[in-house]
Amino acid sequence: MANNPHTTPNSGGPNDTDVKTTENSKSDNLERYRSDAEGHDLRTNQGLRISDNHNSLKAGERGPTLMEDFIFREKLNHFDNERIPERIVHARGAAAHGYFQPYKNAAQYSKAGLFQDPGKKTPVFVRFSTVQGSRGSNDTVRDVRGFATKFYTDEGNWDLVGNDMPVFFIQDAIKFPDFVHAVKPEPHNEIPMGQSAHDTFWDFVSLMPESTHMVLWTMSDRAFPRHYRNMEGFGVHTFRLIDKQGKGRFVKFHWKPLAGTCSLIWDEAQKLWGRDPDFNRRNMWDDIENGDFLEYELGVQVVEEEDEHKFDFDILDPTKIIPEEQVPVTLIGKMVLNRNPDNFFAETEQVAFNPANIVPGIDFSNDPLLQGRLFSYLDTQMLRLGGPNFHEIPINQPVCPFHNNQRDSMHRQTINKGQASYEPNSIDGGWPSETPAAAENGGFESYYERVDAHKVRARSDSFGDHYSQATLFWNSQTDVEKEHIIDAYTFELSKVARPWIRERVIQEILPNIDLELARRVGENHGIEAPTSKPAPAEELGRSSLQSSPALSLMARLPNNILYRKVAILVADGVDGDQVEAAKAKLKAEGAQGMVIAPSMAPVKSTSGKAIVPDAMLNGQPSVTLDAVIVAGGEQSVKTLSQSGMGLYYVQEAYKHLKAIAAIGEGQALLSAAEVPTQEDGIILGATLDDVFTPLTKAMGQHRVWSRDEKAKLMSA
Ligand code: HDE
Repeated sequence: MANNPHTTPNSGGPNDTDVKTTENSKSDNLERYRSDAEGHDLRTNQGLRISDNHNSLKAGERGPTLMEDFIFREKLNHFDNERIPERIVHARGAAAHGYFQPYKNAAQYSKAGLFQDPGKKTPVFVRFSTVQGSRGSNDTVRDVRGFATKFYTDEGNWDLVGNDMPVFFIQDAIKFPDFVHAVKPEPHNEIPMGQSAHDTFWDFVSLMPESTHMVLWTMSDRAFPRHYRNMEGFGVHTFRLIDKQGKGRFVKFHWKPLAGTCSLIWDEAQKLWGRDPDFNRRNMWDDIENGDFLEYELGVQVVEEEDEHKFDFDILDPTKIIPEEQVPVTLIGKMVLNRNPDNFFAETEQVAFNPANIVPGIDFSNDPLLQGRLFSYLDTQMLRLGGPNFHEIPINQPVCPFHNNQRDSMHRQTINKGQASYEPNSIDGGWPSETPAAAENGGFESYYERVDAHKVRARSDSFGDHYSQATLFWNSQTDVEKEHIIDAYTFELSKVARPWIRERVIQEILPNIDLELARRVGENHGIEAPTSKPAPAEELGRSSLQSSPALSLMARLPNNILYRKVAILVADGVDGDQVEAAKAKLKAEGAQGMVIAPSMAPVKSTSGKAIVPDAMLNGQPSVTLDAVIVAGGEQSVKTLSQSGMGLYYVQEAYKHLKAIAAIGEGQALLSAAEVPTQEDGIILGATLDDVFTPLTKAMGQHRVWSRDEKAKLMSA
């Protein structure tokens, strides 16, 4: 540093010192790349006006196409090259723009500019993804969800590239290719797509006890969130926050969804693969278009350096959480996602996240998984985005200025002026020049950590506990959640052809989490589980905490019906006033009522007024909505009761533990469908007012959990 005569201590370059991003900075920055064809002629990429876009140039009307047709060749040539490699993992995703705003100054933890001023909104771009499936796979598969956030700060881009689960399958990045090869569709036949229920996945994880904790999370209902707005997010690794004095503290990052945490039911998730494979991305898109934005609070668990070793696990081990009961989550700000991208490919597909993108005030820890990630992202993006200039792609550009002496390569856009592309130089005035590290808004300085050790290929003994936090997670689930986990292991192993793999899971892995879990899954497979834990004591660990309520999905129930979608079932002869009133009442509570009829033809109501349906029964099946109201009106209910789709609608809603309200004659549809009527969550009443409050109360619990066991009797 600093043998450059043009570097002024304690200041950046004169043009860089006054960077002040606003919520709109990224959108403004994208504006110059947006292209709107309205009012424009069709032209080639060279600007030539095209007179005929329907016919190629031929030797006679019925003759061969001529090589000379450069307009045809340009068009086909571009089309032939439209695809780029998809991401090796997290290929399927959907993204949105928004902003982050701190609640108050957080300088006591971090000097990062985006945490200082509660009035400041930093633009963000967030991409949610599934991990295993390819780009065209389904949204609601059993999988981890990526939760990657790019903060376009005054000091450069900070990428918090997290997941919706707080731990990971492996402890060392050198195992990542093995893990991904095992979980992806099998190499000989590319089956199954986007699922873990197959031999290679279970073979690998049952031979890698460190994966047990994360596998248990993926066997829980967290593996298929109802909506991206209902997912938690986690940075997973322990990172560092650095304050102005240069003091470092360990930190775990959390996103807490303001709409609460809710998931689908496995049967529902599977049905959605066919009914609406775009379920999560569609809901996010539609909600943002409707002004129902997604909101999350950013939380930090801060651990002082001197407390690094006070836990009964290693905080550098990415298969461990820091239980919230041991270190509470402090909420430091809020993120709102409020704008859909203009173009999927240009933004969502070309965005490149990298955990190595940090800003002053944030730093890494020695978590060996994080250390490996610091290499992998840039490396893969070179291939995926065609060389080292992908930072110039509009969505990836920082909103602050960036100048350096990197030059050339494929698709270079920047026209660098000047003669000197080296530093120090005295030809171009010494610019661009370094910024001293200690300066206000200063140059980046790595955390001053002493490292003095032997080179070893080894794993710390402190990473040896593979089971205690899996047991903690299991103990922290409600009875219903536990049943769903048992069902999940049972289902997944039923798809494993090799008996020895099933046996290994049931006899060597599951009992170390919980003997009853192993016994129940074993029973479903006709495999006897051991009656004591087979793993050595050091692998079983010694967690001092028996249960952590924060680990249950029920810890963050919504208790309101905001953004929920409710089917209002109608046919000719429905009580039209009731339908309109139901829609209005739902809207007033922030929910959406959708009028659903046997077909899209307007429905004649009792008052003679026509009601235009929002959707039809098989176009918007119950799996796509949160609750059902069967509207009154004798003829309407009779028609629905005589329709297979009408009966199936309420049966399926019942099976998936949804609240169902039937008004007046509506009850007859439930009886015809053999849906029990004297039960919690089945709300009957003569008027809309009778059913509305109990309905919203039941929906506020997301599902009617007490029905879980009985619902298995429903054949839908
Ligand atoms: Fe990733 N991961 N990962 N990962 N990851 C990628 O980067 C990798 C890990 C995560 O929406 C890839 O550009 C390694 C943990 C998300 O674009 C790749 C290891 C967590 C996304 C890669 C991990 C993540 C990725 C594929 C083990 C949660 C999607 C394409 C050491 C904290 C980001 C790409 C987006 C994507 C490597 C483990 C999150 C191959 C080597 C742990 C959300 O570079």
